[in-house]
Amino acid sequence: MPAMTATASTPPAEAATHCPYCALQCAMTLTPTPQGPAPVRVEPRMFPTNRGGLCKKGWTSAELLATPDRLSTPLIREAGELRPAGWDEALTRIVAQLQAIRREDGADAVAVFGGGGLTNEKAYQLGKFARLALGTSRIDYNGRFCMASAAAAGNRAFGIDRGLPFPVEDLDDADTILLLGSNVAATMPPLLGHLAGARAAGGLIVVDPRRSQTVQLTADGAGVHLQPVPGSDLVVLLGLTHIVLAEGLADLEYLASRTTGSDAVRRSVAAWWPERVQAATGVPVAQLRAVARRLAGARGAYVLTGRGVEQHADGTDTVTAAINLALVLGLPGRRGSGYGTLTGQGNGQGGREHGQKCDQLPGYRKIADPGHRAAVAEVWGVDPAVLPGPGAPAVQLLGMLGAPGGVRALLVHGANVIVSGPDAARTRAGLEALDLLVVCDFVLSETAALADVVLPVTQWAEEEGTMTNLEGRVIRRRRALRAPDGVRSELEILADLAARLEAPSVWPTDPAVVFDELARASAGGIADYSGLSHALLDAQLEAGIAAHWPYPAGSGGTPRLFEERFWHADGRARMVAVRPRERGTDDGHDVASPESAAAGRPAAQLTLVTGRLLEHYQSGAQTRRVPELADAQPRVQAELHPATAARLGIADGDPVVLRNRRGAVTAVAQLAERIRMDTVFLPFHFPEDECANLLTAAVVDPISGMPEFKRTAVTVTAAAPPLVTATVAATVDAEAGEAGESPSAGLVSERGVAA
Ligand SMILES: Nc1nc2c(c(=O)[nH]1)N[C@H]1C(S)=C(S)[C@@H](COP(=O)(O)OP(=O)(O)OC[C@H]3O[C@@H](n4cnc5c(=O)[nH]c(N)nc54)[C@H](O)[C@@H]3O)O[C@H]1N2
Ligand SMILES: Nc1nc2c(c(=O)[nH]1)N[C@H]1C(S)=C(S)[C@@H](COP(=O)(O)OP(=O)(O)OC[C@H]3O[C@@H](n4cnc5c(=O)[nH]c(N)nc54)[C@H](O)[C@@H]3O)O[C@H]1N2
Ligand code: SF4
Ligand SMILES: [Mo]
Repeated sequence: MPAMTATASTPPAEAATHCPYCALQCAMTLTPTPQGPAPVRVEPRMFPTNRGGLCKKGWTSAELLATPDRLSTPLIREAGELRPAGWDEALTRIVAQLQAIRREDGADAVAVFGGGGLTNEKAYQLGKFARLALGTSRIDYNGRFCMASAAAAGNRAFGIDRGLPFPVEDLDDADTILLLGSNVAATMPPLLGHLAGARAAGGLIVVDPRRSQTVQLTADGAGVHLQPVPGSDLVVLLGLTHIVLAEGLADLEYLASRTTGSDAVRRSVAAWWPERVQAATGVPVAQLRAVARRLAGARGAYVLTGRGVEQHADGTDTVTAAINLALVLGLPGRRGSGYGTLTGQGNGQGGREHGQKCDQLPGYRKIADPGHRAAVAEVWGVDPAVLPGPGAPAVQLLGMLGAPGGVRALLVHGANVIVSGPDAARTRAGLEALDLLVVCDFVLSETAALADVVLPVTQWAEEEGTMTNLEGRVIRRRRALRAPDGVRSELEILADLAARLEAPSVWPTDPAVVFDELARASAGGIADYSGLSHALLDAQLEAGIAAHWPYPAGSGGTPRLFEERFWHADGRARMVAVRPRERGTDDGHDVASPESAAAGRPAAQLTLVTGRLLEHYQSGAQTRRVPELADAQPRVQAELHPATAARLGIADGDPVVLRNRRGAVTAVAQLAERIRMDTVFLPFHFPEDECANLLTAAVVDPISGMPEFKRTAVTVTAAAPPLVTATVAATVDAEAGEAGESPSAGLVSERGVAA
């Protein structure tokens, strides 16, 4: 198929493309159905990741294309209200304000927030736009909420960050898989097919404080569930590594020939004997020993991590501990074994390679490295001196909004930060303090609703491009439909803005041409795409060949990364000794350990864990607009253990309020024995007073900048029915709490104690 811009020319009769949502990038064929309920029919296609399967979200994905509230014209805020406007008026207003702000406060007063759902072409162009057209260092993206800790740990240990360093089908033959903090049964259902071998062999080991849907797959001898205190995975991993070394199960020859640093790791785990680990994590000694022996005795074993262990203030160190365990077992690089992290967003992998990260240039290059700057500047046709230096990671960036010397204008592409960022009240205050908020989206997300200018963009089925899936495999997104009148592709918007801002370099709008430039800019970098093009990817697809990066010109790609060597100069993996850190009590992060429970914390205080439901995607901006999904999960439910609920006087279906000093969330209690008694679970897919991130803190991992989404102290109380009253009360309390005092705080704990 000839290359074309998103909005031009006639689409084909059917398009072989991939799902718009998660990183599994299930393959689907779209056929236009002018008379149907959705404008295209979705049919799953055979592909190694999904093997002809789709989850509910994939099946219903086409419905959003024709959602009644699809944006089809720019919107401009006037007298407090958003009103329709023409493109020229909208872009003129944006450019005038950007120029004024830059003149007054410098280029860094303008910031950009990107997304891991953007195609490689858009992510690349956005990074280039920030550095060349805006001249700002301040660009970061929502992948900081997602893959940052795993990426930092992977780079530190292996010298490269590719989520799965092997094709996903390699998992099929493993008899043992240690899955830490991932609920794939809800978050990537077709991936379960690849875990079937381990299940059949009785070797699926899931580490999760909840009995999640994935944990339930370990029942009846199919595997093991380790149920640690939330946030104690680092200690579990130190304990497992201790046992492997102490029982003589380590692969010493591998450690000697393929790693550095194993002595320091050996010393650092020496003090984590099994009984001590049991006391700190709640995981029984017998289980720890059985798991360590099972991993060591496996024919093929994998260690995989997900957000449950990564979204913590010590996420990088926890992933490092998981990698260390894999290394002492000699797994990475051994055919049929390995370590990997399960990337989340559709282009969560490619989105973290091409320059949306604050310290990064295309090809996973470093913006602070003079050689890397020179290489990219040459492709862009500019003097390296014009490239700004490193900016600030997402949570810090959101903290600069509206602050003195901070950010006055923000451009958002592919994120709904008011729902998905930690400490939503802080994010809201920042967004409201901006002089200019510009949001590109295809629906009026909660963040777009706060914008000064909203620009309507194309959706997945209306555009050409590439995505890089969780295996580092570059795949084609293909256009099946003409975009509605009035909608533009982000490449067109960036090109128009760049021209108006008189930016240097060229700003093509054809995705195939942008990809060619990306390929050149990545040449010689770690994430090297220089041998790829849209045409080659299309031909490979026809031929059934996979394009895993690095893919230098003439190479044929790299499905398995570590068989020969790791990516550090000496070819070895670096083992880094990590240990649990002391945590402050400021945000009550240390509330849920067996010790603190015994020490008598307030009866109503629980650890909030947040995560996902099968039916909704991320901030819910997309899936809450799909009737079948919204009907299945219309509002937020708080998962509570029945014994905890009984103690707090809460019955199934009761309205409850979760509260801490940052805010309050109103939810419906859902009693389930699958959760620990000291823990409450909320999905983060809902907005306003149902938004889980009203409670989470803007506390980050010091290495990765990843926020601590998975461990927050809250009190849980029954809200006085009916729900309407409770909602109002919660809002009042939240406001009072922000002022430093919560009038009902006493009442809350009294009720908790009394119940
Ligand atoms: N349906 C659906 N699928 C999705 C998404 C979605 O929003 N909805 N989003 C996509 C994206 S971007 C991502 S990143 C992935 C995320 O995919 P997952 O990582 O599977 O998702 P989560 O639900 O965030 O977290 C997984 C599990 O971690 C557990 N957990 C919480 N705290 C801890 C802890 O301290 N230790 C351990 N061991 N486990 C803990 C939770 O109980 C939960 O069951 O999903 C992708 N797929
Ligand atoms: N409490 C808590 N919070 C979390 C998490 C958690 O587990 N717990 N998980 C975190 C994780 S892992 C992630 S990945 C983040 C994700 O959180 P968000 O950044 O909020 O992700 P989405 O809801 O996917 O938001 C994407 C927005 O961009 C729009 N969009 C989609 N494609 C495009 C495009 O091509 N261009 C443009 N301009 N817009 C587009 C969508 O309509 C939507 O409004 O949330 C994080 N927040
Ligand atoms: S598992 Fe992910 S990629 Fe596959 S259909 Fe579901 S949301 Fe889409
Ligand atoms: Mo994510």
